[in-house]
Amino acid sequence: MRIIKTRITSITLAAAAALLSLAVATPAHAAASDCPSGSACIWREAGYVTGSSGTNYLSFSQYQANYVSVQYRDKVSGNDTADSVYNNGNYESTRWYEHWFHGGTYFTLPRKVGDSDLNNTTGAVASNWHDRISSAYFASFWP
Ligand SMILES: [Ca+2]
Ligand SMILES: [Ca+2]
Repeated sequence: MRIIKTRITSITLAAAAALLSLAVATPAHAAASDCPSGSACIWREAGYVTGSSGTNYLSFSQYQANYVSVQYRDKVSGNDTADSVYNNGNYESTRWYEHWFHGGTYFTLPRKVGDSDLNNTTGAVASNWHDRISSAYFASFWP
């Protein structure tokens, strides 16, 4: 019995150590993949981060008609603040609009495509969209 107990304890310790290293490693691995599968996400800074956190994103699975209505963890509005975007949807393209309720100009991203820096004209979004996004929709909800 004593041997079995010792083994269980060492396995538990190993699992706890593995979890701990995962938790510590997470901030260093901020990436578009922080966006949940089936959703599309924005981050306030380039490189898929908000205040250096990859998990401080704003996501939607159907549409976000007005980014004024959502805030990052530090209470900053999602409207006109995004500098990186990722469509982690599994089926549909997304459109990202300049104004609320699909107003103004827009750009389109296929599924599993993002742009890590909207404040330039390279990458998937070929024009400068620094701090301009105000609404976004998966294809089923396009006007
Ligand atoms: Ca920004
Ligand atoms: Ca805007």
